[in-house]
Amino acid sequence: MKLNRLFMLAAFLPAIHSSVLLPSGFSQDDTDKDRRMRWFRDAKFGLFIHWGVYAIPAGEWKGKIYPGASEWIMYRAEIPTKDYSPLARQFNPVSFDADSWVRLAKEAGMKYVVITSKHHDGFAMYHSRASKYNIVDATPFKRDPMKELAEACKKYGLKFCFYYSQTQDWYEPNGVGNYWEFDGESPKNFQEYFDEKVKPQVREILTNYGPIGLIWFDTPRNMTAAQSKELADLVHQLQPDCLVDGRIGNEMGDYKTKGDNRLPSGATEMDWETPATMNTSWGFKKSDENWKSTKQLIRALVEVASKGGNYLLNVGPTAEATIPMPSTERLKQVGEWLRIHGESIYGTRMSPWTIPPEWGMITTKPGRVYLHVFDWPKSGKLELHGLRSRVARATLLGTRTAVRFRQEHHEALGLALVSIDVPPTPPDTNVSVISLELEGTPDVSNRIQQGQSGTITLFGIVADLHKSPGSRIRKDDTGIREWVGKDDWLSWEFAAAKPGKFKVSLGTYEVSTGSGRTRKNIYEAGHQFALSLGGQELRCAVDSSQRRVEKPSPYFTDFVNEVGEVTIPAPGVYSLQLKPENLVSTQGIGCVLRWIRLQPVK
Ligand code: H79
Repeated sequence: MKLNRLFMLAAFLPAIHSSVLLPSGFSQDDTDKDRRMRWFRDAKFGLFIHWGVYAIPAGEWKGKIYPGASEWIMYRAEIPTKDYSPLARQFNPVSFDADSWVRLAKEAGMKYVVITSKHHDGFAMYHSRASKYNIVDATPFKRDPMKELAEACKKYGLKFCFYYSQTQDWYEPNGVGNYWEFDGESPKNFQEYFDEKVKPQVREILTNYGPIGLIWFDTPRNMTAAQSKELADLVHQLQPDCLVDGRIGNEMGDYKTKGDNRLPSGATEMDWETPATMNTSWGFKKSDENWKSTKQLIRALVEVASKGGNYLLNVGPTAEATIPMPSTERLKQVGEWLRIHGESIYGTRMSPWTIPPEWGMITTKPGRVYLHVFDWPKSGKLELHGLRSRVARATLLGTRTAVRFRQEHHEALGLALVSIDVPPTPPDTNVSVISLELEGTPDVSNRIQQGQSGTITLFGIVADLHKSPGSRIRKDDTGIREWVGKDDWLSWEFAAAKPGKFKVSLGTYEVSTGSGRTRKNIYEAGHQFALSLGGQELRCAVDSSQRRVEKPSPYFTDFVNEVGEVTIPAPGVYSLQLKPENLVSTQGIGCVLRWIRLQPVK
């Protein structure tokens, strides 16, 4: 029946849109960059460790719990160095066991470990000759835990990597950030700090701990292009294969680093990584029990892999060197899932579908497409649109049972549907995976299609942008940004096979701007648009008093405005246009649009 409807579409369809996306990892790894990136592209999952003397106050200073991440306590509570630095004298994690930490990462299915060698507080967690303010010289512990971790990583076959905060240093008068003691946000002589502490310390961590997989710089702030380049060159001169993250600044990294706990809306064809917390702090914070569930973490890992990135998931050990139990439990559970489903994660590349299907996320490898089903269909049928390659076999990962499927193609019309018969209950409670065996590279049409439930989601990242000359409107990896020009408009073309009446809503979001003390999230509302679809017109308002908050995952917060109803009279291809009538921009942000959604009205 469904199929008949699909064939009816025929008459309405113009020439097919398609593209065979070739994720970068699929090209022969022939350049030196490809060779250096290879382990990172295949790894997908790493452990971030934030460990420092901030684990002693653990988010609390003089009886007050400070909001936000615990490693920021010195800044938040404006603690003078003379009061903060003595914390080192209490730091004595005698039961520190590098082996157990790395074994946990291994059990979790992680392929690399990134640990804070020095965070913004300026305290070196390794034996530094460049500054006495370090774990060997300034604590009763006197051991260099990084030596032990480097050994353990070698033993378990994980890449050992360092975090290093290169601009902020609240201990140093010439470092960035300590406005409460040293002359405001801008340091007196950053170059001097850069030459006398940063470069010597980076040299140390790349010289004394064997091969380092990558170095994770953070908050580039005032770094000039020359400084970023000098630092990247220093790293590569010492260890040519060591990767440099995106926060070295000025686009000098080997890959992009997304915002903390931020994900792109769709697959992005570049190397990238998201650092993420399990609760809401990086360093150990006693009061933070806001843990994401194992299911959320597995789904986040799947989502990151399907969008072409790596997931760097954090733990914050205590001052006694214990990884909090909620973190340990979750990591082991993620590892259990990966032992069964790792094939669909490691060594895979971003989904050839720019926008994920409504039921889950997709990854791929030569000859394979992996369907990660988050919302298991109650109908017993899972529909995949846009795959034109011939499927040889479909199996449930884990049990390896084959499942029946049907494939319908209408090449001339750009219609391709795989419908898969699935058991009534999902094989896995977190994420079930169906593997499709194909011949060669998946051939995929990225035409926007109505989802299996009938919903049509038009994401900002795939809108056709009609930009007026000189306008600032642009797409970033989550949607449309800086829509302030009244002459800019958007349109989408989509195919709908199931006509009817639809409820229309608009998803917007906020952006963070500024850095240091001026950093804040901004949301501007009050915009009005005319939405038109097949001769119907709707006036829509982005109104903050009417908005609803939706959290499709821990990593997205959408503000949703309902804007009315439209009718799709018959199967066909439609164009929807969104033109501004009034845009508000008091802070230069304007409308930040994530999506427009058409949901069938029953
Ligand atoms: O190491 C972790 C964080 O400490 C670090 N990046 C991850 C991997 C980080 N550095 N800066 N930021 C994250 C952005 C921080 C912004 C804020 Fe604030 C700190 C918001 C609240 C505290 C700045 C200071 C704005 C308000 C106070």
